[in-house]
Amino acid sequence: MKLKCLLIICLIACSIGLEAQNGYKNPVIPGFNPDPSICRVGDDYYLVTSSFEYFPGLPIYHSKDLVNWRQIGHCLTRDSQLPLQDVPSSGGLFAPSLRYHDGLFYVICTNVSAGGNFYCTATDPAGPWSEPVWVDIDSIDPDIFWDEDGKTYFVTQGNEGIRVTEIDIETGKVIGVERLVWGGIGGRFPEAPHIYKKDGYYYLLLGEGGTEYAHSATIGRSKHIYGPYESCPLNPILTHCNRAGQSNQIQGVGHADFVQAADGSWWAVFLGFRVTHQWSYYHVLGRETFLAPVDWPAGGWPQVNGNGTVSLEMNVPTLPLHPFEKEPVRTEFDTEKLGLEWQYLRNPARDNYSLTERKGSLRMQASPYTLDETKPVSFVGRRQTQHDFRAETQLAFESSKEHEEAGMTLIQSNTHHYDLLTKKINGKSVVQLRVRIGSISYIVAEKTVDGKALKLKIEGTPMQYKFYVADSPNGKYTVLGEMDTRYLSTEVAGGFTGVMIGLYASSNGKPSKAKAYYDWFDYETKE
Ligand code: 6LW
Repeated sequence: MKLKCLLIICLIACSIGLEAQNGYKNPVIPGFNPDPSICRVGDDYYLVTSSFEYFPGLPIYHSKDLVNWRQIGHCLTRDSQLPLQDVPSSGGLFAPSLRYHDGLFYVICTNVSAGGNFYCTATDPAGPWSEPVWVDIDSIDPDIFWDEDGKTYFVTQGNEGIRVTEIDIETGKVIGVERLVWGGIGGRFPEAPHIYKKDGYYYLLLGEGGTEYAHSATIGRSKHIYGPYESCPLNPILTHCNRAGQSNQIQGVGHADFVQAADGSWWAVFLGFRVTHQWSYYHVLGRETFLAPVDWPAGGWPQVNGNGTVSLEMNVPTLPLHPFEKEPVRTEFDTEKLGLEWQYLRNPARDNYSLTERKGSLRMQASPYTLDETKPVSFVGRRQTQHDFRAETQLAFESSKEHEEAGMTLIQSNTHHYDLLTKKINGKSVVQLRVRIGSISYIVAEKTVDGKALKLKIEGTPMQYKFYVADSPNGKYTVLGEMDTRYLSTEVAGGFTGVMIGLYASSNGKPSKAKAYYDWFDYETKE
Protein backbone atom coordinates (compact mmCIF):
# COMPACT_ATOMS: atom_id res chain seq x y z
CA MET A 1 0.00 0.00 0.00
CA LYS A 2 2.82 2.38 1.07
CA LEU A 3 4.68 1.59 -2.13
CA LYS A 4 1.55 2.31 -4.18
CA CYS A 5 1.12 5.72 -2.48
CA LEU A 6 4.78 6.54 -3.13
CA LEU A 7 4.37 5.58 -6.76
CA ILE A 8 1.30 7.82 -7.13
CA ILE A 9 3.13 10.75 -5.47
CA CYS A 10 6.09 10.20 -7.82
CA LEU A 11 3.79 10.13 -10.85
CA ILE A 12 2.06 13.36 -9.78
CA ALA A 13 5.45 15.03 -9.17
CA CYS A 14 6.68 13.93 -12.60
CA SER A 15 3.57 15.14 -14.36
CA ILE A 16 3.83 18.53 -12.58
CA GLY A 17 7.41 18.70 -13.90
CA LEU A 18 6.10 18.26 -17.42
CA GLU A 19 3.35 20.82 -17.14
CA ALA A 20 3.43 24.33 -18.43
CA GLN A 21 5.51 26.60 -16.23
CA ASN A 22 5.42 30.28 -15.63
CA GLY A 23 7.92 32.85 -16.72
CA TYR A 24 11.08 33.10 -18.79
CA LYS A 25 13.79 35.60 -19.61
CA ASN A 26 14.13 37.51 -22.87
CA PRO A 27 16.10 37.49 -25.11
CA VAL A 28 15.90 33.73 -25.58
CA ILE A 29 18.98 33.74 -27.86
CA PRO A 30 21.21 36.56 -26.62
CA GLY A 31 23.91 38.34 -28.65
CA PHE A 32 23.99 39.08 -32.36
CA ASN A 33 21.19 36.76 -33.62
CA PRO A 34 18.85 38.83 -35.78
CA ASP A 35 16.03 38.01 -38.18
CA PRO A 36 14.95 34.79 -36.46
CA SER A 37 12.82 32.32 -38.37
CA ILE A 38 11.33 29.22 -36.80
CA CYS A 39 9.66 25.91 -37.62
CA ARG A 40 8.33 22.98 -35.61
CA VAL A 41 8.52 19.26 -36.27
CA GLY A 42 6.61 17.31 -33.61
CA ASP A 43 7.90 18.53 -30.26
CA ASP A 44 11.10 19.97 -31.70
CA TYR A 45 11.60 23.60 -32.67
CA TYR A 46 14.32 24.83 -34.99
CA LEU A 47 15.42 28.40 -35.55
CA VAL A 48 17.85 30.18 -37.87
CA THR A 49 19.36 33.70 -37.67
CA SER A 50 21.38 35.98 -39.97
CA SER A 51 25.18 35.87 -40.03
CA PHE A 52 26.35 38.46 -42.65
CA GLU A 53 30.14 38.26 -43.29
CA TYR A 54 30.83 35.49 -40.76
CA PHE A 55 31.67 31.90 -41.66
CA PRO A 56 30.17 29.31 -41.36
CA GLY A 57 26.86 30.94 -42.21
CA LEU A 58 23.38 30.88 -40.66
CA PRO A 59 23.45 29.27 -37.20
CA ILE A 60 20.72 26.69 -36.61
CA TYR A 61 19.32 26.34 -33.08
CA HIS A 62 17.15 23.66 -31.50
CA SER A 63 14.68 23.83 -28.61
CA LYS A 64 12.05 21.66 -26.95
CA ASP A 65 10.25 24.53 -25.22
CA LEU A 66 10.89 27.73 -27.25
CA VAL A 67 12.66 29.23 -24.20
CA ASN A 68 15.89 27.21 -24.01
CA TRP A 69 17.91 27.04 -27.23
CA ARG A 70 21.11 25.26 -28.18
CA GLN A 71 23.01 25.61 -31.43
CA ILE A 72 23.14 22.35 -33.40
CA GLY A 73 24.91 23.47 -36.57
CA HIS A 74 25.12 25.95 -39.41
CA CYS A 75 23.33 25.83 -42.73
CA LEU A 76 26.28 26.96 -44.86
CA THR A 77 29.51 25.21 -43.92
CA ARG A 78 31.28 24.86 -47.30
CA ASP A 79 32.97 27.60 -49.37
CA SER A 80 30.97 26.37 -52.38
CA GLN A 81 27.73 27.28 -50.56
CA LEU A 82 28.93 30.57 -49.16
CA PRO A 83 31.35 32.76 -51.11
CA LEU A 84 32.32 35.68 -48.87
CA GLN A 85 35.40 37.04 -50.66
CA ASP A 86 35.83 40.79 -50.08
CA VAL A 87 32.37 40.96 -48.49
CA PRO A 88 32.03 44.20 -46.53
CA SER A 89 31.01 44.24 -42.88
CA SER A 90 27.26 43.55 -42.68
CA GLY A 91 27.24 42.26 -46.28
CA GLY A 92 26.82 38.57 -47.10
CA LEU A 93 23.89 36.71 -45.59
CA PHE A 94 20.71 38.64 -44.75
CA ALA A 95 17.46 37.47 -43.17
CA PRO A 96 16.90 33.70 -43.67
CA SER A 97 13.71 31.73 -43.33
CA LEU A 98 13.46 28.16 -41.97
CA ARG A 99 10.68 25.85 -43.09
CA TYR A 100 9.82 22.12 -42.98
CA HIS A 101 7.86 20.61 -45.85
CA ASP A 102 7.29 17.00 -46.91
CA GLY A 103 10.15 15.58 -44.87
CA LEU A 104 12.68 18.24 -45.84
CA PHE A 105 14.01 21.29 -44.06
CA TYR A 106 14.45 24.43 -46.17
CA VAL A 107 16.57 27.48 -45.42
CA ILE A 108 15.71 30.32 -47.76
CA CYS A 109 18.08 33.29 -47.77
CA THR A 110 19.95 35.99 -49.70
CA ASN A 111 23.68 36.44 -50.12
CA VAL A 112 23.47 40.16 -50.88
CA SER A 113 27.15 40.24 -51.89
CA ALA A 114 27.25 37.21 -54.18
CA GLY A 115 24.48 35.32 -55.92
CA GLY A 116 21.31 36.81 -54.44
CA ASN A 117 18.38 34.61 -53.40
CA PHE A 118 18.71 30.86 -52.83
CA TYR A 119 17.44 27.95 -50.80
CA CYS A 120 19.13 24.87 -49.37
CA THR A 121 17.58 21.65 -48.12
CA ALA A 122 18.46 19.03 -45.51
CA THR A 123 16.88 16.01 -43.90
CA ASP A 124 18.64 16.83 -40.62
CA PRO A 125 18.62 20.52 -39.64
CA ALA A 126 22.05 20.03 -38.00
CA GLY A 127 23.31 19.39 -41.54
CA PRO A 128 24.72 18.66 -43.98
CA TRP A 129 22.73 21.07 -46.15
CA SER A 130 22.53 20.95 -49.93
CA GLU A 131 24.28 23.30 -52.33
CA PRO A 132 22.18 26.44 -52.88
CA VAL A 133 19.39 26.42 -55.46
CA TRP A 134 19.54 29.96 -56.84
CA VAL A 135 16.31 31.86 -57.52
CA ASP A 136 16.46 34.63 -60.09
CA ILE A 137 14.48 37.25 -58.18
CA ASP A 138 16.24 40.48 -57.25
CA SER A 139 15.21 41.29 -53.65
CA ILE A 140 15.88 40.31 -50.04
CA ASP A 141 14.19 38.55 -47.08
CA PRO A 142 12.81 35.58 -49.05
CA ASP A 143 10.45 32.93 -47.75
CA ILE A 144 8.73 29.99 -49.44
CA PHE A 145 5.03 29.27 -48.97
CA TRP A 146 3.54 25.93 -49.99
CA ASP A 147 -0.16 26.24 -50.73
CA GLU A 148 -2.66 23.41 -50.29
CA ASP A 149 -3.19 23.20 -54.06
CA GLY A 150 0.44 22.13 -54.55
CA LYS A 151 1.70 25.50 -55.78
CA THR A 152 4.85 26.98 -54.30
CA TYR A 153 5.42 30.70 -53.87
CA PHE A 154 8.51 32.79 -53.28
CA VAL A 155 7.70 35.72 -51.01
CA THR A 156 10.17 38.60 -50.79
CA GLN A 157 10.70 42.20 -49.83
CA GLY A 158 10.57 44.90 -52.48
CA ASN A 159 11.05 48.60 -51.74
CA GLU A 160 7.37 49.29 -52.42
CA GLY A 161 6.03 46.27 -50.57
CA ILE A 162 5.90 42.51 -50.47
CA ARG A 163 6.11 40.51 -53.70
CA VAL A 164 4.80 37.00 -54.33
CA THR A 165 5.96 34.85 -57.25
CA GLU A 166 5.22 31.26 -58.15
CA ILE A 167 8.31 29.09 -58.49
CA ASP A 168 9.18 25.51 -59.39
CA ILE A 169 10.45 24.10 -56.09
CA GLU A 170 12.56 21.43 -57.83
CA THR A 171 14.62 23.87 -59.88
CA GLY A 172 14.08 27.27 -58.24
CA LYS A 173 12.85 28.58 -61.63
CA VAL A 174 10.39 31.45 -61.59
CA ILE A 175 7.20 30.28 -63.32
CA GLY A 176 4.85 33.16 -62.69
CA VAL A 177 4.79 36.92 -62.78
CA GLU A 178 6.14 38.73 -59.77
CA ARG A 179 3.21 40.50 -58.06
CA LEU A 180 3.28 43.29 -55.53
CA VAL A 181 0.69 42.22 -52.94
CA TRP A 182 0.85 44.51 -49.91
CA GLY A 183 2.88 47.47 -48.64
CA GLY A 184 1.92 47.21 -44.99
CA ILE A 185 0.61 50.19 -43.05
CA GLY A 186 2.95 52.79 -44.49
CA GLY A 187 6.05 52.31 -42.36
CA ARG A 188 9.40 52.53 -44.10
CA PHE A 189 10.99 49.34 -45.46
CA PRO A 190 8.14 46.82 -45.54
CA GLU A 191 10.19 43.60 -45.34
CA ALA A 192 10.67 40.22 -43.64
CA PRO A 193 7.49 38.66 -45.08
CA HIS A 194 6.06 35.33 -43.92
CA ILE A 195 2.76 33.85 -45.10
CA TYR A 196 0.58 31.54 -42.95
CA LYS A 197 -2.72 29.97 -43.97
CA LYS A 198 -5.27 29.80 -41.18
CA ASP A 199 -9.08 29.63 -41.03
CA GLY A 200 -9.40 30.18 -44.78
CA TYR A 201 -7.18 33.30 -44.85
CA TYR A 202 -3.67 33.97 -46.08
CA TYR A 203 -2.00 35.99 -43.31
CA LEU A 204 0.98 38.09 -44.40
CA LEU A 205 3.30 39.10 -41.54
CA LEU A 206 5.78 41.94 -42.16
CA GLY A 207 8.54 43.93 -40.53
CA GLU A 208 8.11 47.68 -40.96
CA GLY A 209 9.69 50.93 -39.86
CA GLY A 210 13.30 49.95 -40.53
CA THR A 211 15.38 47.82 -38.20
CA GLU A 212 16.15 50.68 -35.78
CA TYR A 213 14.01 52.27 -33.06
CA ALA A 214 10.82 52.52 -35.21
CA HIS A 215 10.82 48.81 -35.99
CA SER A 216 7.55 46.87 -35.80
CA ALA A 217 5.62 43.85 -37.01
CA THR A 218 2.37 44.29 -38.90
CA ILE A 219 -0.04 41.79 -40.41
CA GLY A 220 -2.67 41.70 -43.13
CA ARG A 221 -4.96 38.98 -44.45
CA SER A 222 -6.68 38.02 -47.65
CA LYS A 223 -8.76 35.19 -49.09
CA HIS A 224 -6.36 35.11 -52.05
CA ILE A 225 -2.60 34.82 -51.98
CA TYR A 226 -2.15 37.77 -54.33
CA GLY A 227 -4.46 39.96 -52.23
CA PRO A 228 -5.98 42.41 -51.72
CA TYR A 229 -4.73 42.27 -48.12
CA GLU A 230 -6.77 43.86 -45.37
CA SER A 231 -4.73 45.41 -42.55
CA CYS A 232 -5.22 44.11 -38.99
CA PRO A 233 -7.01 46.76 -36.89
CA LEU A 234 -4.46 46.15 -34.11
CA ASN A 235 -1.48 47.06 -36.31
CA PRO A 236 1.33 47.32 -35.48
CA ILE A 237 0.91 44.08 -33.56
CA LEU A 238 4.44 44.38 -32.15
CA THR A 239 6.49 47.55 -31.56
CA HIS A 240 8.24 49.50 -28.82
CA CYS A 241 8.04 52.69 -30.84
CA ASN A 242 5.13 54.03 -28.80
CA ARG A 243 4.32 55.16 -25.30
CA ALA A 244 3.95 51.60 -24.01
CA GLY A 245 7.49 50.82 -25.17
CA GLN A 246 9.24 54.15 -24.60
CA SER A 247 11.02 53.32 -21.33
CA ASN A 248 11.72 49.70 -22.15
CA GLN A 249 15.37 48.61 -22.23
CA ILE A 250 14.40 46.44 -25.20
CA GLN A 251 14.03 48.50 -28.34
CA GLY A 252 13.69 47.95 -32.09
CA VAL A 253 11.38 44.92 -31.84
CA GLY A 254 10.09 43.65 -35.19
CA HIS A 255 10.91 41.16 -37.96
CA ALA A 256 8.84 38.32 -36.48
CA ASP A 257 7.93 34.75 -37.38
CA PHE A 258 5.07 32.71 -35.87
CA VAL A 259 4.97 29.08 -34.82
CA GLN A 260 2.16 26.97 -33.43
CA ALA A 261 3.33 24.74 -30.58
CA ALA A 262 2.32 21.10 -30.27
CA ASP A 263 -0.27 22.09 -27.61
CA GLY A 264 -1.98 24.50 -30.05
CA SER A 265 -0.57 27.71 -28.53
CA TRP A 266 0.92 30.31 -30.85
CA TRP A 267 4.25 32.07 -30.34
CA ALA A 268 6.29 34.76 -32.06
CA VAL A 269 10.06 34.92 -32.35
CA PHE A 270 11.43 38.28 -33.43
CA LEU A 271 14.43 40.54 -33.19
CA GLY A 272 15.01 43.39 -30.79
CA PHE A 273 18.00 44.96 -29.10
CA ARG A 274 18.90 45.79 -25.52
CA VAL A 275 20.18 49.33 -25.11
CA THR A 276 23.16 49.58 -22.75
CA HIS A 277 20.89 50.87 -19.99
CA GLN A 278 17.38 52.28 -19.77
CA TRP A 279 17.02 55.58 -21.69
CA SER A 280 20.30 55.04 -23.52
CA TYR A 281 20.31 55.15 -27.31
CA TYR A 282 23.25 52.80 -27.79
CA HIS A 283 23.33 49.05 -28.26
CA VAL A 284 26.41 46.89 -28.68
CA LEU A 285 25.10 43.30 -28.59
CA GLY A 286 23.52 43.54 -32.02
CA ARG A 287 19.95 42.49 -32.63
CA GLU A 288 18.97 39.47 -30.55
CA THR A 289 16.20 36.83 -30.65
CA PHE A 290 13.14 37.37 -28.44
CA LEU A 291 10.02 35.29 -27.74
CA ALA A 292 6.42 36.28 -26.97
CA PRO A 293 3.11 34.42 -26.68
CA VAL A 294 0.51 35.11 -29.35
CA ASP A 295 -3.22 34.91 -28.86
CA TRP A 296 -4.72 33.94 -32.20
CA PRO A 297 -8.40 32.95 -31.96
CA ALA A 298 -10.10 31.08 -34.82
CA GLY A 299 -11.11 33.56 -37.51
CA GLY A 300 -9.59 36.45 -35.50
CA TRP A 301 -6.38 38.46 -35.56
CA PRO A 302 -3.16 37.54 -33.73
CA GLN A 303 -2.28 39.61 -30.68
CA VAL A 304 1.33 39.53 -29.48
CA ASN A 305 1.65 39.40 -25.68
CA GLY A 306 -1.47 41.50 -25.17
CA ASN A 307 -0.44 45.01 -26.19
CA GLY A 308 2.42 44.20 -28.58
CA THR A 309 5.28 44.91 -26.17
CA VAL A 310 7.60 42.52 -24.33
CA SER A 311 9.89 42.61 -21.32
CA LEU A 312 13.15 41.07 -20.12
CA GLU A 313 11.23 39.06 -17.50
CA MET A 314 8.19 37.51 -19.16
CA ASN A 315 5.51 36.60 -16.65
CA VAL A 316 3.50 34.23 -18.86
CA PRO A 317 2.89 30.46 -18.94
CA THR A 318 5.39 28.50 -21.01
CA LEU A 319 5.60 25.04 -22.48
CA PRO A 320 7.14 22.43 -20.13
CA LEU A 321 10.75 23.53 -19.80
CA HIS A 322 13.69 21.48 -21.07
CA PRO A 323 16.83 23.42 -20.19
CA PHE A 324 20.18 22.40 -21.69
CA GLU A 325 23.39 21.95 -19.76
CA LYS A 326 25.35 25.20 -19.38
CA GLU A 327 28.25 25.61 -21.80
CA PRO A 328 31.67 25.48 -20.09
CA VAL A 329 33.41 28.81 -19.45
CA ARG A 330 36.74 27.60 -20.80
CA THR A 331 37.59 26.55 -24.35
CA GLU A 332 40.67 24.37 -23.95
CA PHE A 333 41.36 24.07 -27.70
CA ASP A 334 41.84 20.34 -27.16
CA THR A 335 39.14 19.13 -29.55
CA GLU A 336 39.45 18.21 -33.22
CA LYS A 337 37.29 21.12 -34.35
CA LEU A 338 36.33 24.49 -32.93
CA GLY A 339 32.90 24.55 -31.25
CA LEU A 340 29.87 25.92 -33.09
CA GLU A 341 30.13 29.24 -31.22
CA TRP A 342 33.37 30.14 -33.02
CA GLN A 343 33.19 32.07 -36.28
CA TYR A 344 35.68 33.14 -38.90
CA LEU A 345 35.58 36.45 -40.75
CA ARG A 346 34.77 35.48 -44.37
CA ASN A 347 35.97 32.19 -45.89
CA PRO A 348 38.92 31.20 -43.74
CA ALA A 349 42.40 30.42 -45.12
CA ARG A 350 42.26 27.04 -43.39
CA ASP A 351 46.05 26.48 -43.29
CA ASN A 352 46.31 29.46 -40.96
CA TYR A 353 44.64 27.50 -38.17
CA SER A 354 45.61 24.28 -36.41
CA LEU A 355 44.35 22.51 -33.31
CA THR A 356 46.86 19.69 -33.70
CA GLU A 357 50.24 21.40 -34.26
CA ARG A 358 50.52 22.00 -30.53
CA LYS A 359 48.00 19.80 -28.73
CA GLY A 360 45.71 21.83 -26.50
CA SER A 361 46.41 25.13 -28.30
CA LEU A 362 44.89 26.99 -31.18
CA ARG A 363 47.78 27.86 -33.49
CA MET A 364 47.06 30.87 -35.63
CA GLN A 365 49.42 31.84 -38.43
CA ALA A 366 49.63 35.64 -38.87
CA SER A 367 47.96 36.73 -42.08
CA PRO A 368 49.08 39.84 -43.97
CA TYR A 369 45.51 41.13 -43.73
CA THR A 370 44.46 43.42 -40.91
CA LEU A 371 41.18 43.74 -39.03
CA ASP A 372 40.67 47.01 -40.93
CA GLU A 373 40.31 45.16 -44.22
CA THR A 374 37.36 43.24 -45.63
CA LYS A 375 39.57 40.18 -46.12
CA PRO A 376 39.97 36.71 -44.59
CA VAL A 377 42.08 38.00 -41.70
CA SER A 378 43.40 35.33 -39.29
CA PHE A 379 40.61 35.55 -36.74
CA VAL A 380 38.18 33.46 -34.74
CA GLY A 381 35.52 35.07 -32.60
CA ARG A 382 32.35 34.48 -30.66
CA ARG A 383 29.42 36.73 -29.86
CA GLN A 384 29.34 39.09 -26.91
CA THR A 385 26.06 37.80 -25.50
CA GLN A 386 25.63 39.89 -22.33
CA HIS A 387 26.72 43.36 -21.27
CA ASP A 388 28.55 42.00 -18.21
CA PHE A 389 31.21 39.50 -19.14
CA ARG A 390 34.80 38.39 -18.72
CA ALA A 391 36.89 37.19 -21.66
CA GLU A 392 40.40 35.98 -21.05
CA THR A 393 43.11 34.12 -22.93
CA GLN A 394 46.65 32.86 -22.56
CA LEU A 395 48.86 33.53 -25.55
CA ALA A 396 52.40 32.79 -26.71
CA PHE A 397 53.31 34.79 -29.81
CA GLU A 398 56.30 33.51 -31.78
CA SER A 399 57.30 36.60 -33.68
CA SER A 400 60.46 38.56 -34.35
CA LYS A 401 59.34 41.43 -36.61
CA GLU A 402 57.83 44.71 -35.54
CA HIS A 403 55.02 44.50 -38.09
CA GLU A 404 53.63 41.31 -36.52
CA GLU A 405 50.90 41.41 -33.88
CA ALA A 406 48.43 39.08 -32.18
CA GLY A 407 45.88 39.31 -29.43
CA MET A 408 42.25 39.82 -28.60
CA THR A 409 39.79 42.14 -30.27
CA LEU A 410 36.29 43.43 -29.70
CA ILE A 411 35.09 43.90 -33.23
CA GLN A 412 31.83 45.32 -34.55
CA SER A 413 33.10 45.94 -38.09
CA ASN A 414 36.35 46.51 -39.96
CA THR A 415 36.10 50.20 -39.09
CA HIS A 416 35.12 49.83 -35.42
CA HIS A 417 37.17 47.61 -33.13
CA TYR A 418 39.21 47.71 -29.91
CA ASP A 419 42.37 45.58 -29.98
CA LEU A 420 44.42 44.29 -27.04
CA LEU A 421 47.56 43.11 -28.78
CA THR A 422 51.14 42.08 -28.31
CA LYS A 423 54.00 42.95 -30.65
CA LYS A 424 57.72 43.74 -30.65
CA ILE A 425 59.07 47.28 -30.41
CA ASN A 426 62.88 47.75 -30.41
CA GLY A 427 63.32 44.07 -29.68
CA LYS A 428 61.08 44.18 -26.60
CA SER A 429 57.61 42.73 -26.25
CA VAL A 430 54.84 45.20 -25.53
CA VAL A 431 51.10 44.98 -25.06
CA GLN A 432 49.05 47.77 -26.56
CA LEU A 433 45.42 48.83 -26.35
CA ARG A 434 44.64 50.24 -29.78
CA VAL A 435 41.27 51.48 -30.92
CA ARG A 436 39.82 52.05 -34.34
CA ILE A 437 36.68 54.21 -34.38
CA GLY A 438 35.88 55.13 -37.95
CA SER A 439 38.67 57.32 -39.30
CA ILE A 440 40.21 57.68 -35.83
CA SER A 441 42.84 55.13 -34.86
CA TYR A 442 45.20 55.48 -31.92
CA ILE A 443 47.09 53.66 -29.19
CA VAL A 444 45.35 54.24 -25.87
CA ALA A 445 48.00 52.58 -23.69
CA GLU A 446 51.15 50.51 -23.92
CA LYS A 447 53.09 48.35 -21.47
CA THR A 448 56.38 46.51 -21.84
CA VAL A 449 56.07 42.86 -20.89
CA ASP A 450 58.45 39.99 -20.44
CA GLY A 451 57.79 36.32 -20.31
CA LYS A 452 57.07 34.07 -23.21
CA ALA A 453 53.41 33.55 -22.51
CA LEU A 454 51.09 36.26 -21.32
CA LYS A 455 47.47 36.60 -20.39
CA LEU A 456 45.03 39.13 -21.78
CA LYS A 457 41.67 39.91 -20.24
CA ILE A 458 38.70 42.08 -21.15
CA GLU A 459 35.84 42.79 -18.77
CA GLY A 460 32.61 44.28 -20.02
CA THR A 461 29.86 46.24 -18.31
CA PRO A 462 27.00 48.04 -20.06
CA MET A 463 28.98 51.29 -20.40
CA GLN A 464 32.62 50.22 -20.31
CA TYR A 465 35.18 47.72 -21.51
CA LYS A 466 38.24 47.29 -19.27
CA PHE A 467 41.47 45.81 -20.66
CA TYR A 468 44.06 43.91 -18.61
CA VAL A 469 47.43 42.24 -19.16
CA ALA A 470 49.46 39.78 -17.07
CA ASP A 471 53.15 39.08 -17.85
CA SER A 472 52.97 35.33 -17.34
CA PRO A 473 50.43 32.53 -16.95
CA ASN A 474 50.53 32.95 -13.15
CA GLY A 475 51.19 36.70 -13.18
CA LYS A 476 48.95 39.36 -11.69
CA TYR A 477 46.80 41.47 -13.96
CA THR A 478 47.33 45.20 -14.37
CA VAL A 479 44.77 47.44 -16.03
CA LEU A 480 45.95 48.77 -19.37
CA GLY A 481 42.98 50.98 -20.15
CA GLU A 482 39.24 51.49 -20.37
CA MET A 483 36.98 52.39 -23.27
CA ASP A 484 33.35 53.41 -23.58
CA THR A 485 31.25 50.63 -25.09
CA ARG A 486 29.26 53.10 -27.16
CA TYR A 487 31.87 53.58 -29.91
CA LEU A 488 31.27 49.94 -30.87
CA SER A 489 27.50 50.39 -30.81
CA THR A 490 25.34 50.07 -33.90
CA GLU A 491 24.35 53.72 -33.45
CA VAL A 492 28.02 54.76 -33.91
CA ALA A 493 29.40 51.99 -36.14
CA GLY A 494 26.28 51.33 -38.22
CA GLY A 495 25.64 47.96 -39.81
CA PHE A 496 23.60 44.94 -38.78
CA THR A 497 26.01 42.94 -36.61
CA GLY A 498 26.88 43.02 -32.89
CA VAL A 499 30.21 42.96 -31.09
CA MET A 500 32.26 39.77 -31.43
CA ILE A 501 35.10 38.86 -29.07
CA GLY A 502 37.95 37.58 -31.21
CA LEU A 503 41.46 36.19 -31.27
CA TYR A 504 43.60 37.27 -34.20
CA ALA A 505 47.10 37.48 -35.69
CA SER A 506 48.25 39.88 -38.39
CA SER A 507 51.52 40.85 -40.09
CA ASN A 508 50.15 44.15 -41.39
CA GLY A 509 50.55 43.67 -45.12
CA LYS A 510 53.93 41.89 -45.09
CA PRO A 511 54.75 38.23 -45.50
CA SER A 512 55.35 36.53 -42.17
CA LYS A 513 56.03 33.24 -40.41
CA ALA A 514 54.78 34.48 -37.05
CA LYS A 515 52.50 32.17 -35.12
CA ALA A 516 50.24 32.82 -32.19
CA TYR A 517 49.47 29.93 -29.83
CA TYR A 518 46.29 30.45 -27.84
CA ASP A 519 46.31 28.01 -24.93
CA TRP A 520 42.74 28.55 -23.74
CA PHE A 521 39.94 31.09 -23.87
CA ASP A 522 37.43 31.92 -21.14
CA TYR A 523 34.08 33.54 -21.72
CA GLU A 524 31.89 34.10 -18.70
CA THR A 525 28.78 36.22 -18.40
CA LYS A 526 26.75 37.64 -15.55
CA GLU A 527 23.06 37.37 -16.39
C1 6LW B 1 17.03 42.27 -43.03
C2 6LW B 1 15.78 43.01 -42.81
C3 6LW B 1 16.06 43.57 -41.50
O1 6LW B 1 17.23 41.88 -44.34
O2 6LW B 1 17.38 43.83 -41.43
O3 6LW B 1 15.22 43.96 -39.41
C4 6LW B 1 18.01 43.28 -42.55
N1 6LW B 1 15.16 43.64 -40.62
O4 6LW B 1 14.65 42.23 -42.83
C5 6LW B 1 19.34 42.69 -42.18
O5 6LW B 1 19.24 41.90 -41.03
